[in-house]
Amino acid sequence: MSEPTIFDKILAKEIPSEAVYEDEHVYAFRDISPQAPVHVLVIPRKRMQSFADLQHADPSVVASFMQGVSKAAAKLGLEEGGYRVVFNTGSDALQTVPYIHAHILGGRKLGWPPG
Ligand code: DGP
Repeated sequence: MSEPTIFDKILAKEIPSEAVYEDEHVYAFRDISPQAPVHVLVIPRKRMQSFADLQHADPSVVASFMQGVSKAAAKLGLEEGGYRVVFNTGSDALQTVPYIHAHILGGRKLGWPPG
């Protein structure tokens, strides 16, 4: 795979981040540029480039990633009020970091549709 992304460096602790949840499959940390009162990114420990790669992944990897997103949201206390999970995928969706990541957004009423 290509050179390490910023999220590889965050996972390796070469760049600091504020962890909110982690397990053997995922790492969840606060977004540096929050778009809602709660804005967290969840990445799998095994790198893939984008959501588009999930179709080729081992289903157990996909399941543990998705479960990690749900667990992170629960740990953040978002279950009662609700939250949004976003996967920006590719250039039209403005994906800027080529390491698959789920955005968890919550803590306020969110608009729809997104821009
Ligand atoms: P996306 O556009 O979906 O690729 O979102 C990438 C997100 O990553 C964006 O919301 C800002 C966040 N981000 C970029 N660099 C850093 C960083 O160094 N630390 C943290 N915590 N978040 C970052």
